[in-house]
Amino acid sequence: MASVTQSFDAVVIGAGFSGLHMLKSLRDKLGLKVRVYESGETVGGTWYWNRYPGARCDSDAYIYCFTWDKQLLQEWEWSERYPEQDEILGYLEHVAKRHDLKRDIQFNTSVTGAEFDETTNLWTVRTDNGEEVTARYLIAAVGTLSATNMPQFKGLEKFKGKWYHTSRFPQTGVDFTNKRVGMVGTGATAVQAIPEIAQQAKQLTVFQRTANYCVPARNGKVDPEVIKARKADYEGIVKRIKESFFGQEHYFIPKSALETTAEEREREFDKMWDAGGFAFWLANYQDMFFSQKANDLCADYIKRKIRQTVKDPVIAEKLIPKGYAYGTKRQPLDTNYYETFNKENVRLIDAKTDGVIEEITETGIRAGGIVYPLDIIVFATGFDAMTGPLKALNLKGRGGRTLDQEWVDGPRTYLGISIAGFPNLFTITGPQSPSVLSNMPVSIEQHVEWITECIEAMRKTEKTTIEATRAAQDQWVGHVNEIVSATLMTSANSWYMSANIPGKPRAFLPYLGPEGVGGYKKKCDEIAANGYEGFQLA
Ligand code: NA7
Repeated sequence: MASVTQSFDAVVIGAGFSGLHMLKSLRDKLGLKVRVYESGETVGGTWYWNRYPGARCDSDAYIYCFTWDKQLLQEWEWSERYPEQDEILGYLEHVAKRHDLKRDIQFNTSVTGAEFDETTNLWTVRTDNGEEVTARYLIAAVGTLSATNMPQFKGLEKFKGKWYHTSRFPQTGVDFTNKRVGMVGTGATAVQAIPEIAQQAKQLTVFQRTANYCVPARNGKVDPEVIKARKADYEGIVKRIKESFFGQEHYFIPKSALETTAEEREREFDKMWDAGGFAFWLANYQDMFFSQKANDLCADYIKRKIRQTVKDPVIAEKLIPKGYAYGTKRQPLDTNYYETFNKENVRLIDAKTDGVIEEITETGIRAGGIVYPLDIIVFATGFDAMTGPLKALNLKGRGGRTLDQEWVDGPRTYLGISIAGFPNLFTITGPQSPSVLSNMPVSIEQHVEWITECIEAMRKTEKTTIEATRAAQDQWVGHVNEIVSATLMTSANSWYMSANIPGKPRAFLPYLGPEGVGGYKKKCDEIAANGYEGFQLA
């Protein structure tokens, strides 16, 4: 066993948006001695790993950034509405440099385990290079979509070509020129990658298990006058997004879709469709997530658009989503996605009509009894969302209890930030917080600020440990599940519902609070103001 080499006030795991802000806050605001461990070779997290063609953010860039650096908000110029991966990575590199963050980050280092010591009230943290350190506070800034889901396809090891998962794409890129490429998956990632790969590849074969409802991104340059106006109004923008439902400047139409005339509805749908981005998803009629009838009206509009865009009616029919409500799976944003299926070099193999993937052979993929010959396979099969990255840390709380033991029926947290039995552990945008159902930087900042204030309060009052009580946690889990059960979200086999990973207990992973991100923040702040209600401090 390695001996403890160093001790820190706080260890932060991950150097993406969350880890960078957490480090800045604990080190420069509170003056703590902090060590960040990051498995990548530089900062960026999601934006370091996901380098597949077409990778870009789906939230408007003017709000997909840190709002705590007021000067940078004014100085930074994004090149388009949804910048590409390398531009966002460049932004995070710039932030790291500007605030001298890298000196406290150890790169190329993964945390392999951490144990809470009940006698010293410290966490012992182990890394894959044999290091062992202690820390009073342990902060998981590991991201929500960072544990790759690579399904165990029979025969993959026999494949003679090359294969890649989108979240672990080679730094040097992949040349698809003159290649027969297979794409497995049609989620938000594949919807970004398919049109790009189709432009290069000799032939692209897309293997679809579930058709998705895609809406246009409408990426492009932003009007300089709009940029100027936004910069002048950043204070207002930041306030609005922090108080909003989804951490975005999107607001539901305060009406039922069923109360309007067909003409008025069509006008509203057209407006959202033309605006692009998440408007159709997050600024639709307020009963879209609750009423199947209202939802059907939204879904029908998208189905009509698919039929209008895809020329071959047989392919269009395969691309029409069936069997689940619109908006209950993560909204993919499309740039020429449906148009791509009009191209001669693109074909669609649909699990329901053409047959499921049976195995991978030496030469390609066999689905529905037919082998499709391929030179390269790209797996856009997603992630073990939210709980996966936390479980991978091999945490041991009081009594040596693990998350596998605690989370047999799905995650159990208090506010998505704390777990009973794991003192002084904080999970940024953890399960059962708004997290992935919001614009991530907004939720990240809210958690980082809350954690910082919590640690500051503990130091002022000379407390050594804080942990959620079982009772408060049970109540929170009940609340999260009660709220979501009133919506259509539970009907879909989505990763939100943990349904994408075989054997993962079916549970809703984020929190869809009645007042969204703004209401959740208010609740967290009230809890703090009331002396950390639901927590035990010692
Ligand atoms: P997603 O949204 O989980 O999509 C994964 C896709 O891969 C989806 O179409 C899946 O079909 C498909 N899939 C997964 N496992 C299999 C197997 N075993 N066989 C065939 N097809 C499979 O991941 P993304 O990377 O696209 O997006 C993740 C998030 O990243 C996204 O939501 C944004 O927040 C950013 P399914 O729909 O499960 O039937």
